[in-house]
Amino acid sequence: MSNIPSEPEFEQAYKELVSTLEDSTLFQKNPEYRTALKVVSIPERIIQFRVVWEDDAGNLQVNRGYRVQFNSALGPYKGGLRFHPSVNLSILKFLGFEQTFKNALTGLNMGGGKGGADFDPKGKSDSEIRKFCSAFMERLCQHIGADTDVPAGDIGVGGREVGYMFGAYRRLRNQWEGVLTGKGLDWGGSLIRPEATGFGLVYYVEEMMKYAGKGSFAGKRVSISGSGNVAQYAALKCIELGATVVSLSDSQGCLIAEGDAHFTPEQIEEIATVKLARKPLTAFSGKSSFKYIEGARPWVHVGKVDVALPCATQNEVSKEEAQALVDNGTLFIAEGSNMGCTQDAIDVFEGVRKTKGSGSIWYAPGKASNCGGVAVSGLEMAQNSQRLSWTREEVDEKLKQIMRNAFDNGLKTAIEYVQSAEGELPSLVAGSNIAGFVKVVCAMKDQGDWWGTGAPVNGA
Ligand code: NDP
Ligand code: 8G0
Repeated sequence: MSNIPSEPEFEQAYKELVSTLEDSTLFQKNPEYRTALKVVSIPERIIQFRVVWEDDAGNLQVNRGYRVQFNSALGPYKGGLRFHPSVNLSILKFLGFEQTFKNALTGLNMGGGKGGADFDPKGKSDSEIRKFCSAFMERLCQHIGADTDVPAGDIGVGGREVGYMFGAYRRLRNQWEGVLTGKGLDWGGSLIRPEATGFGLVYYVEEMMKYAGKGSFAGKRVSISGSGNVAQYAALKCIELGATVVSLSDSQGCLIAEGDAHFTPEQIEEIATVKLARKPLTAFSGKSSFKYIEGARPWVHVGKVDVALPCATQNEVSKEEAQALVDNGTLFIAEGSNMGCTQDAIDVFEGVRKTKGSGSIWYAPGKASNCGGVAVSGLEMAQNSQRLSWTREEVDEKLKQIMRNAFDNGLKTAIEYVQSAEGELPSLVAGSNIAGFVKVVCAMKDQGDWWGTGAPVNGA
């Protein structure tokens, strides 16, 4: 990789995957998978484009737009669009890479992709958002389609932006099709899609709790970071299941409940309104019942919690913060965000898991624990193709089943490929990485994307 510019986030995601494959028996059993790794780690295609638009003052504005079409062996490229000033190719490549294996874990026919722009939606008027979304789609529309590449929202892109982009696509292509997910309910959206990532995350952790013999969410204290789509619905589901949510955060700071204080569903709803207006958490009227710590993340401030759910952005749990969670007796950590934990933080959690047996912390990587969002996007695609809509209950039940399967798959794969000590909980990070990788590279081999000698693939 020496002749290409450094891509820190992508290299981190790549090394994280490879280290778990190397620590397992996978390459001994299937040496030709090393060839597959070389192929699968390069995106099939990357589209980069200029987005020119006019702000409310009549000034020309220009941004960089991207779509990383990482892998299409299992289905059309699928993954969100991120609008954030930090967006660059390294971040979108890491997200597209993770998306490829995550989508495989859903069991649905979706390839992996990710896109976005370095556009900052904060402080923009509705008209500026609309103009930017139209200008962005004007450039992207020729590269996507219901059977080619199906984007969705992500950080900075919610229902409103998906609407503006869907309309732009429809007008430009003269085609009404399921080209984006996260659409409005009256024009092709799926029930439960807004809730899916947060709800799915909590369903996944319920499976962890059951397997570890640690009961249910009832009575547990939960620390959540972020206050956007994923954090809000994770919090609401935790509360519904009888848990107490004691933190939320945003890019400016965190709110921590002290004593018996905790977030109520009404407060989460108000926070949703604050965030829809792209205001900081300090604009939340209930703020005075909590401790607000400017510029901080919750983990070292939240005290004793049973569950920690990072739901904001990548690398939002450091080694020191991971250690603080361990020292405070946290039992479960599951990522709502993509690559929420640094490699050092994962090493802390995995180290404790290996040495302390079943009483220890158990870590779930985002590519398994947050796959509910993209899974329901897959269900939205299926409903669009059939021109029908499933009920809330039907989608929720399918989501639960998909999360159960993702958990079981990671668990069983870890037991099959990773040697573990007596009483040790299986590594969900290794199991999920191996399960996702094997599914994608087997499909690629069947389709002639790579070839080679060695032990037979597909057990043939
Ligand atoms: P939103 O834009 O709705 O919310 C993002 C939240 O994270 C906000 O509270 C935001 O704060 C905070 N945040 C964003 N960037 C940073 C940063 N650099 N530092 C600190 N805080 C930050 O996004 P989502 O809730 O949709 O996404 C959250 C995470 O979940 C992302 O990693 C995303 O990729 C992942 N994810 C999302 C899925 C989905 O369906 N939406 C599916 C699977 C994963 P502020 O309001 O101040 O900007
Ligand atoms: O629905 C999607 O394709 C989507 C949107 C936002 C994030 C993700 C993800 O899995 O990270 C998927």
